[in-house]
Amino acid sequence: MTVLEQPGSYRPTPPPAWQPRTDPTPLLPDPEPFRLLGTDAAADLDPELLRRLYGQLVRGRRYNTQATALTRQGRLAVYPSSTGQEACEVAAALVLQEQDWLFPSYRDTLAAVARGLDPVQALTLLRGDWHTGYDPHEHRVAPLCTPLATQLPHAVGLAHAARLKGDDVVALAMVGDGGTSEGDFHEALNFAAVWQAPVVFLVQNNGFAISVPLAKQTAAPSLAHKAVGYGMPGRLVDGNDAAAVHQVLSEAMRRARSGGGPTLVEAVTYRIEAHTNADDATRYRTDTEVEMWRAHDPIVLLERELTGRKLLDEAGMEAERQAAERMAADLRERMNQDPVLDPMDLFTHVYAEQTVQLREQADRLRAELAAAEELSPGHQEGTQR
Ligand SMILES: Cc1ncc(C[n+]2csc(CCOP(=O)(O)OP(=O)(O)O)c2C)c(N)n1
Ligand SMILES: [Mg+2]
Repeated sequence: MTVLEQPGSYRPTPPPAWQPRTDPTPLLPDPEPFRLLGTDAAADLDPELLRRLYGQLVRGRRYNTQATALTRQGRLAVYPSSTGQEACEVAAALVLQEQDWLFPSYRDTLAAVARGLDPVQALTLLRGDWHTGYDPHEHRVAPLCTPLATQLPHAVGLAHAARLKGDDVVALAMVGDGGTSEGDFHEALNFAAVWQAPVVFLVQNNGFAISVPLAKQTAAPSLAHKAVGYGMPGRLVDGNDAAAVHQVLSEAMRRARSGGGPTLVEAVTYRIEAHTNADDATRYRTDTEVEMWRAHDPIVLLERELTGRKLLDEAGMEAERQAAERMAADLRERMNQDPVLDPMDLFTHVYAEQTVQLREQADRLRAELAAAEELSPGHQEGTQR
């Protein structure tokens, strides 16, 4: 006889009446994306901040076009362009304090560069040269993450650990709209809210996950609404309005830093280019749609605000464009140099102790390289990609 079958031995207590532990209302995002540029509130914005954002946007756009050109010249294996999304990239970098951490996805090279990373080093992974390619600790930028959303639990772990140690560190983690369907996204948000970890999640909703439009990705009212289910506030912001993204992220960072817990920010933006240079976007979206978004370009929006308020003139814009050209010329020149790479490095730093399988593969590669060297001596000098 089981315990449940023994009369009187098992008396389930009735469950307590269910009641919400927090009022969800303050957690809910606004129905419309928050905007600043072109509104009355923009008059209160700091002109210096607006000029700084503008300079970074112009440089960021130029970085994107240069990196895309490098893929066509065979100098870069792949580039997921953030053209059209520069406001999110730049604002994410600028809201961080020195000691904070950025957790970017593969599309966020620009945020890493705006954070201070060397533009060439930031492209190492996308060039196919090396794992990561930079020291994550130097600028507190985690590796550009290709497996969707896996950077989010890492960010939560780092932020939680910092809090336990009493360090003043906030982690800002970036992810795409498609990434919000991954298990890692849900696990990260849940842990972050339960632990009240000092972390800010920035979802760049650029309309697509490769060819999958948002409507096929989720039935939620907005991605920002997902925050409420975990018990953190969700904010919805116009992702092409650099001032608005900067303000919303700054508020979320402040909240996290002061022990107020995590925030999920959805920035509504658009991926102007194809997913990467390996994708043909005309197969799943119309030119009309792209043109509509070009009219809402982040640089145009900010330029309009700055020139309208006489905070920037043609000479000022030209100076920014020239600075961007210099950066692009330097990037082009350095990316055109052939790096000397040792293919055997492929096996270094994967495990502290090499596995049997990796040892076998390393031996095979070593033999192949030796055979190739015998056939054509000196062939492996210089570029080996
Ligand atoms: C775990 C995992 N599954 C699938 C992929 C393949 N993949 C690469 S990018 C991508 C779409 C991601 O879209 P989104 O999150 O919206 O980011 P976006 O590319 O638009 O910035 C997919 C499915 C991957 N990289 N990782
Ligand atoms: Mg997307």
